[in-house]
Amino acid sequence: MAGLLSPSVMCADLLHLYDEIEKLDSLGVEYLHIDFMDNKFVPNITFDTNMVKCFKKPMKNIKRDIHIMAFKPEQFFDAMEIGEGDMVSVHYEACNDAHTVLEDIKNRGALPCIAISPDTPVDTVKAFLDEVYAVLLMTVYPGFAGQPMVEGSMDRLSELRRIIDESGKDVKIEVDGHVSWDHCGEMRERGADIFVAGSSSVYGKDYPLDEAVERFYSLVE
Ligand code: S6P
Ligand code: MG
Repeated sequence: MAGLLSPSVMCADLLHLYDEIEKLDSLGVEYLHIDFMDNKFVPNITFDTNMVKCFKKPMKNIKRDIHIMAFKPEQFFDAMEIGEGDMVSVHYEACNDAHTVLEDIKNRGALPCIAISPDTPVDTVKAFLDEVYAVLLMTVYPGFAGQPMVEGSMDRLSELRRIIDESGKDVKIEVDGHVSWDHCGEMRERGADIFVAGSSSVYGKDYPLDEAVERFYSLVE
């Protein structure tokens, strides 16, 4: 299967989000990456739960890829109207009991994913491979767009691919953080399936959005 694209909406033109989402949808982009932050687990705030819910309005085929960088993420699920078609990532480091939280996501009809920050050992995910659709591997410290990739992230990606393949489970890898024009091809080769594209690629100033999306797909075939 070809690589899937999930442009990060916090890097989009925030004053024209409705049009922006419609455009990505019409281009056949699979996911819209929505970063939700609580200013506690990470020192920043992006969109509130109501906004996360509102992103559904312009969507026809594109799906929400909700990346929750917050303690006790389950407290926000109702307000976000998490359900069928959503992909939802919660951080291992932010949950009291990630197994229960992943089950909650699944019971709502959404695809549960476990996210790990750069300092969390990759083999932590072994305990979740029966329960998740994907592992979200952070290749920057969560909280901000526009950061350089954390050193060692490419090796972590290869290790994660090996762990998943050896388990025999069909679990995807989503990479998030400086998934740049220069990095995305190598990430694909090392086993990434879903690519969060932000200021270092699709939302850079190099190409108009439709050209940028086409270029990205050509690099992660
Ligand atoms: C960071 C967030 C990410 C960023 C993405 C931006 O906390 O989870 O999803 O939006 O990394 O992309 P870039 O290319 O600016 O790193
Ligand atoms: Mg993210």
